[in-house]
Amino acid sequence: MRCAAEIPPPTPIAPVSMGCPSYDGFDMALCPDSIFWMRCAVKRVRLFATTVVSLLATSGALAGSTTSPLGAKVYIIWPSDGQVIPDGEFWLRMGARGIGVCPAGVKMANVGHHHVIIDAPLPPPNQEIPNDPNHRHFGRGQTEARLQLRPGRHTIQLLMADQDHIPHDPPLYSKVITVIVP
Ligand SMILES: [Cu+2]
Repeated sequence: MRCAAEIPPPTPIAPVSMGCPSYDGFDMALCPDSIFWMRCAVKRVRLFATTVVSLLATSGALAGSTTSPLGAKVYIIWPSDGQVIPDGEFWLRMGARGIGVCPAGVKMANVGHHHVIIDAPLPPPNQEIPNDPNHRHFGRGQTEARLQLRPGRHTIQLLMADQDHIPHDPPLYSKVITVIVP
């Protein structure tokens, strides 16, 4: 099973300092304490507000917060569009480029797991992908899976999601293909 970030994780963001050594070039040594503390208080309030906003933006409560690596792609290797599948049973082969494939629950940067959407549109991008016959999860990190479809025309599309089954931002999905079971 492959489980590797193909892209090194981004440099961690430096923690926000709540200290007040200076204020935008303001030379505190030359000024009365009252002015320094007033300006320092303003800076602390600003830092606090910025920290709260960034924590809200990255909290799990706000979905779709896992960033997809720039240039990453998800695609169906097999079957091809328009493929006729005589008995309706086949191996779906799932491709990913620029992003690693890991089991669900693995917290690493630049990884995800595959989902196949059968005869359905893309689900909302900022919510957990449903788990039903139209939305199949490959949470063990599979890159191929045996599928069985009833006679008829079927659409198939891949959608990658993060460790919590929520699509990345921006979402990574394949083209829709149609397969025909006679
Ligand atoms: Cu999933």
